[in-house]
Amino acid sequence: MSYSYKRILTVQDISCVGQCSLTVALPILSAFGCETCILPTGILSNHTAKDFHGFTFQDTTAYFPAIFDKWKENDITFDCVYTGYIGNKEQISAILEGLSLNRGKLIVDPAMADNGRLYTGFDDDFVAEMKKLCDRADILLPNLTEACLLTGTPYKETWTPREIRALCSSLGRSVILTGVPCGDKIGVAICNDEDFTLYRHKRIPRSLHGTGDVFSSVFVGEYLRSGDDLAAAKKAARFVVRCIEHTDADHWYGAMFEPFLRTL
Ligand code: PXL
Repeated sequence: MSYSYKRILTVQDISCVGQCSLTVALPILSAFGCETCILPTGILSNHTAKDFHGFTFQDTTAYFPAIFDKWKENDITFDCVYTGYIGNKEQISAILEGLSLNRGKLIVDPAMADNGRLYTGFDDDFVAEMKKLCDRADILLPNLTEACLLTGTPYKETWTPREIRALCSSLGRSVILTGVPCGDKIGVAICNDEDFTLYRHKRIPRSLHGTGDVFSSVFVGEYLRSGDDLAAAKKAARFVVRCIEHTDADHWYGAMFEPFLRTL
């Protein structure tokens, strides 16, 4: 193998329809040449956004202990664990327990809220439990709403760079913060031990589901390839912009990212 072949475990749901979670992470991480193992946190008919008329959810928590035991028995380890949408707070403690396995870096996308509001089905108890998972992460990938919820900061629309930096610092680790309003642009803040960068890019006046998952998956793939969080965040932001720009106007439930996989 001429490059470093990485084995990732990604922990998120299977939304059978909706272009989010595993149906996004699997193709994107595979396109980066990573072996992508999965732990499905649930099986949903479709994602939980209001555009669909309801959804079904099959909880998979009960399977976790046996799966973790088998992995232990077979000495299965990962270069990286990347978590996304988790169905309920009980699952988070089960995942925290299971992740005592040799797991390399832990990258957490808290995937629980957007536009100032929690997703359907989540409450303050869930946020408190998610905070425990975030506290174990090496890199956190929240959007602005999630960062506010995790730190008890009131959500608002206008921020100074100084406030954004303080918000990232209060999360206490390497943070890639998405959806930062910057006038007529939108920004990604990249904050680690050494640096703080606010990368501003084109704002497209269209909000599509699953773009957070597209961003996180591209970030993880590029970060594992290069080890450079700034380069990975920029690449992920540009990729998301491109996908949104090329998504048909009547395609309402997700972003058409597939035609661009070969550019990764
Ligand atoms: O893209 C985030 C996400 C993932 N999975 C499910 C969701 C959402 C956002 O609403 O509902 C099931």
